[in-house]
Amino acid sequence: MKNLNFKQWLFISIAFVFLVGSCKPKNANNTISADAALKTYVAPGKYDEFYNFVSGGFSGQMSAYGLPSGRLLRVIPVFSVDPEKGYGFSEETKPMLNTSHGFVPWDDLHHVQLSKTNGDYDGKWVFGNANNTPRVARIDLKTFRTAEIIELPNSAGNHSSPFLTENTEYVVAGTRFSVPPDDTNGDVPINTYKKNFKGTLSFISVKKEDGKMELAFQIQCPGFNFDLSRAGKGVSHGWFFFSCYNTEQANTLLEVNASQKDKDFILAVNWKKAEEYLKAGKGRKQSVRYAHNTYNENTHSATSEIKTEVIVLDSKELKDLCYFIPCPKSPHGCDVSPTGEYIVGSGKLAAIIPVFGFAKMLKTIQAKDFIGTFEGIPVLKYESVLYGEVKKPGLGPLHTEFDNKGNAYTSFFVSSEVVKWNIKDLKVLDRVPTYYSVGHLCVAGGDTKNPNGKYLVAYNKITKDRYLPTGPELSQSAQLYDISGDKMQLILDFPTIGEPHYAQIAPADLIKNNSTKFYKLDENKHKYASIGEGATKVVREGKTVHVYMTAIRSHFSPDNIEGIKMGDDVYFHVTNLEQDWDVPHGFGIKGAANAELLIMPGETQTLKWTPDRVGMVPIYCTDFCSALHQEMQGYVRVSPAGSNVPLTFSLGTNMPKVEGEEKGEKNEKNKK
Ligand code: RUQ
Ligand code: CUA
Repeated sequence: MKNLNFKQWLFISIAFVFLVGSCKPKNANNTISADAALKTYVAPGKYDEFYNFVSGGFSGQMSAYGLPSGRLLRVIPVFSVDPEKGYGFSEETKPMLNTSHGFVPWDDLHHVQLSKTNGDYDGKWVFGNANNTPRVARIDLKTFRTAEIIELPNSAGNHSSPFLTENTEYVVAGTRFSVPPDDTNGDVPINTYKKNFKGTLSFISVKKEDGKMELAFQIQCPGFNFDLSRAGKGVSHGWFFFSCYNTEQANTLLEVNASQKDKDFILAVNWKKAEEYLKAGKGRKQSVRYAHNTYNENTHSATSEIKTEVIVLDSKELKDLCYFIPCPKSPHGCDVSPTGEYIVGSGKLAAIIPVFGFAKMLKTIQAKDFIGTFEGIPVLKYESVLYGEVKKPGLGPLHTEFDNKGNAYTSFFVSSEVVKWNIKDLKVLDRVPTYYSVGHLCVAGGDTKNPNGKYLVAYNKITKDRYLPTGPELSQSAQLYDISGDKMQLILDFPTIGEPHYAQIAPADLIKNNSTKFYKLDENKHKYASIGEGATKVVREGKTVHVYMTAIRSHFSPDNIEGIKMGDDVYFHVTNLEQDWDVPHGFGIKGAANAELLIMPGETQTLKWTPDRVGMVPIYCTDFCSALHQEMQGYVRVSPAGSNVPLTFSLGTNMPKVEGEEKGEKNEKNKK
């Protein structure tokens, strides 16, 4: 019977089997019902219903998948260089990865957040955080490209980020590592943590029209670890909640020393109050250094600016700005229900899930029902803010999202399961295993005011025995559950790029019709653009050579260049003259200490090349663009430094010479 089920299931969709890979029949029967394939089958040529934006973790990138098929649509380079797309290799994109430390080619992207209007996704942008060298990126969903990156001073390990308010007024970033503030002497003994280390929350404002980010202000908080956060919404709009661990303020062996206390904190921040203080001039100007990088779609170039000032509000001095809610035990996720009434704290080491009531919090504050203060910040009484506890939910709760029927879904790393519970009566309704050790989960629209509630995806850390072995490193994976019924139902496994942490699911209709198809040539304001082959040329400025080049099916102009000399720096500025969707040209050059360029229609990109030897160097198009793609090639002649070979360039005119007629060569024997 077991085998029969598996066979039936096989027949339903061969494609599905390919996706599931090594999934054992035994497992399949335990977890997959026969209609799963039908639920996830998206016929060839058909679109998926949702986009799934998934963080890449230590890959530093973000990827877009289609759901319910699990098809990978695109890897979007954000914080790491990507040779496939020339990101971080072309002269135009290098400034995107500039920081106050200089060029940083890699980072660790954990969380994604889609921009919101009125608490629902608006499909304009998706934000990502960099954990290593603290930054926040904005990706434009018209182009699926990184449009802006802002670095964060006074921060380290930007984990509690990039969470945003219901109208994208702010993107926030809470520092994971507390550190001595940037304008103090950081050269202090590590064990002076309690005295010298501070935790900083950054509030980045986002301009409604174009998404432009500015570091509006920071709040200086006690030194411990900020882990995750969520904005209030609906009734709790105007507040932000941050989970904090290591309130023990340990600076060594945190696995023991930061697990001492029964309760850590959720920090509640009244950001409307912060705005008042800011207006009233209560902030302190601090001199810092941070990079702010912007990509301009008309010049097709990024610029990086180093900024030198930030305004800091002090949580100790400014009253009614911050409150601590005690939360058991080393909280990780801190999630707010769709109505904004409930705040869920997920203590990694806690046996229950506390659910706090926003109205109760306000009452507690009003009644000054405090159990003390921590570095000047009132600590509210746990019992007074608590709405209730979810009992025996599972082991190691991490993250919670919500559906449209009043239910919450929490991931449990240790017991490796997703647990569904009711927000009102806090009763556990259902639990399903994950394969294995789920970190984040996401529900379609699960952090909005109006969740979709059709699908849930679990992002798993361990996949032993789920896929064909690939050496010591196995793929991380996502698992798709149908949550439309009373019982959650596993319907698909799919491997992911990098290590996924948080992800979000948005309806495809919100995004797909806004897609940029190509860049308009007549809007190309790149300094070295060649608008048409007539504009192509090669210009020497001392030891720098600028090649104004074009690409069109199926040739480069020029494709013969002579007179390049050792010691030159050569810049190939390649403009793609195509004006049609999905006709990129590539550009590669032999021996270049660089990646290819991948140039979209109407765009100009630049590859810098320093020849390392005398000789003949081929160039070619790397993207199969036409039937004659393989003909899309050329040569660059490199001569010794002192050579008098003149600088020449041509397309189609440098015809074969009869042997012996080469310039400067006199060979009587071959003369006719
Ligand atoms: S954190 S599970 Cu950045 Cu939860 Cu990954
Ligand atoms: Cu252009 Cu291949």
